[in-house]
Amino acid sequence: MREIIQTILDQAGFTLTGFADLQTPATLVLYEQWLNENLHGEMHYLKDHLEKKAQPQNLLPMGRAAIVVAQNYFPHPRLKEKADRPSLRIAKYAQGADYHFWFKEKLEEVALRLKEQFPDEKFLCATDSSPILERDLAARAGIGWFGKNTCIINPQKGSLFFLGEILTTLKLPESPSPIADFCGTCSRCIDSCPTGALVEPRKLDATKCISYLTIESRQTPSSELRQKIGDWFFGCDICQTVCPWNQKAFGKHLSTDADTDSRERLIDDLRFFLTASGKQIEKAVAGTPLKRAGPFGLRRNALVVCAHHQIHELKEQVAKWSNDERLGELARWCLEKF
Ligand code: B12
Ligand code: SF4
Ligand code: SF4
Repeated sequence: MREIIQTILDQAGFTLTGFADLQTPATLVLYEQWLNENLHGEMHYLKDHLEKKAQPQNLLPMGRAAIVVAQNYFPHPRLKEKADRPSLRIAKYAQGADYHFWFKEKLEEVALRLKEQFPDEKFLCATDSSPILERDLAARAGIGWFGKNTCIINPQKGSLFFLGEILTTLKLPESPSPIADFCGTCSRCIDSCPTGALVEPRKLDATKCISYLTIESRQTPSSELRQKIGDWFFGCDICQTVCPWNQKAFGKHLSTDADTDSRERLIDDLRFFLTASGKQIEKAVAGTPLKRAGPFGLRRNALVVCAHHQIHELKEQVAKWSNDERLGELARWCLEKF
């Protein structure tokens, strides 16, 4: 059985694969503590997911195990023109089509092939949005260890990968023992985080994380944080690109910078987000992870980047937002910065 499953997984071309039993996550108590400290900010769904995350075997009737896979996103396997805005600093995972669709579809295709081989068994695919503590499952499946930046890191492949799972009623073989923690005395991720969001090793205050502030939050960032966001337009990669394990995996220093040579292109991109209607923005980012931030979030992010780069050329466009109920204060701050 293991051979049949492994052949199907290898043919699909995942970066890493492993198996884990479905049981209460070993780090559930840390998850609960994190929620109790309100480090999840406005992501209320994470609290709602607590009960389900405690019993992953209940997500699939008679669920017993999970096939856990990692899919590298650098270089991005599904580049998409709409997400290709080199003048804007966008996290690597978001520089292509939205993985919630293509990666999920890839998992579904694999599940179909497994169903052909094991017709009496059940399979359920998930990535990101399901109530599963994915990193815990991945660590138990031998994909990698919990880095001090909280990401799952593999000694050969680094951490620039998505995680996905196929829950199943199959009794799968045990995975090899979990990978040891190779962070050692390193603290580069903690030292490099611009906002101090990594408050302790393996503990992230999401309300300070640029990824949260530019994607998940539906507020404008505090004046202290907006300065620290700098020129990040969507997401953040710093705590991963400074990690020696990613530098080793990719054989080079990984840059996270936007293409600063094209100020004209930057102005054009920012002008678009400041002047387009909500519908036009939604259309422009459809099928990419940028959709998650919505028109409000993308306009907010454009204002922060405008202030950072001192885009005086867009003064008029920024001023148009200065009486807006939600963005007015940020737009006025941006004008002050000019
Ligand atoms: C909410 C969320 C976020 C939030 C909060 C992030 C966070 N660290 O929790 C925000 C919006 C900030 C975010 C950002 C990012 N995310 Co996110 N996110 C999620 C989501 C939906 C839930 C994560 C969660 O439950 N957090 C709760 C906290 C408590 O978990 P945690 O920080 O990982 O803490 C654990 C460890 O630190 C561990 N721990 C603590 N102490 C100790 C001590 C020891 C000894 C051990 C062993 C473990 C341990 O226990 C905790 C509980 O498991 C998952 C998908 C999923 N369903 O799981 C994706 C996910 C974690 N995100 C992912 C990605 C790619 C990102 C970004 C890289 C995107 C980007 N470039 O902007 C950044 C990375 C930022 C970072 N350093 O984590 C991937 C991670 C892949 C990987 N290699 O780890 C996931 C798995 C999505 C996916 N399916 O691919 N994300
Ligand atoms: S993603 Fe950026 S802001 Fe968030 S913890 Fe990592 S370095 Fe800090
Ligand atoms: S930068 Fe250093 S401390 Fe942080 S995750 Fe990588 S190895 Fe661990």
